[in-house]
Amino acid sequence: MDLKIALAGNPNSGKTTLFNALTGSNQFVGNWPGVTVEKKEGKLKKHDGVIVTDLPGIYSLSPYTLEEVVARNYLIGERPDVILNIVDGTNLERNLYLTTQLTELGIPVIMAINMMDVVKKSGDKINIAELSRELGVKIVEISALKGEGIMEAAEAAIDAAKNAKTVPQHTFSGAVEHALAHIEEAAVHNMPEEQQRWYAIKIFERDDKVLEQIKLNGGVLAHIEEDIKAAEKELDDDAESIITNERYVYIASILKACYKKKNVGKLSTS
Ligand code: BGO
Repeated sequence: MDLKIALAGNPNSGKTTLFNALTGSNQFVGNWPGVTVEKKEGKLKKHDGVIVTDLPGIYSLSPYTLEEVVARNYLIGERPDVILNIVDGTNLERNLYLTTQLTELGIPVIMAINMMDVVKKSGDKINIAELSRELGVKIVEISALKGEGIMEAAEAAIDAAKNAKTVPQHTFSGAVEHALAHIEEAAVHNMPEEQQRWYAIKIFERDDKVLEQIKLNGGVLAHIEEDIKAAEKELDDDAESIITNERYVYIASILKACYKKKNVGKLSTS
């Protein structure tokens, strides 16, 4: 059976450039089931039996845009062997928001930090080893435009598909984790273990599409709702905003440790 690499990233992260460089002319273009969003797949160059699927460019795995729904239906329904998460290295803060969600799916994730030619020119410094450790994913630096690092990224993905597990390193605040633990126990304990956390977070967020899919009985729903309300009361916000905000706080803390902008902190001479 073919090994499936799903290419996931924000719009403008260089996904098309990378997809074309990895697959060349071995591409098949169609539509995602039931929608007019273009689906591109291709065979990885110089490797037999490896298919790269280009997911729509997205900022999040929330259920609000057609692109997000298509991408997440594929990820949770088809479960590719590995996700190659392409990230714009000049825009890490925004791009890592999606990464924090991809690492929760229970699918191995490899990160390709793109636009490294621009990052290097700017003099900004990314501490790749530390970022990799914080996120729990292997990172390969690439320039899709120049074709640098791209096969290394694809090969790291193949390797991860065969050998690696991605375990999310981030934990939410105590009140949220308390609710998530109850949700896992009450609602998703029959699912494969690696999938439970993503579903629990979505249930906490009261994600309509997930609630429709897993059809919990009234008693379980009422029990879970109590836990969600308790967290909302403690943190004085709605569940979905709590999750979003805590992701951004986490990303900011990681970047503080792993990203140094040139010139920041120096006194201006002008
Ligand atoms: C234009 N380095 C640099 N410097 N640029 C890159 C790299 C890289 O490693 N990778 C991609 N780009 P997409 P999505 C453009 O189209 O692949 C550039 O949305 C322009 N176009 O060339 O399309 C890439 O599929 C005019 O830039 O991204 C593209 O994820 C002027 O990033 C852009 C300048 O790449 C987005 C750039 C008419």
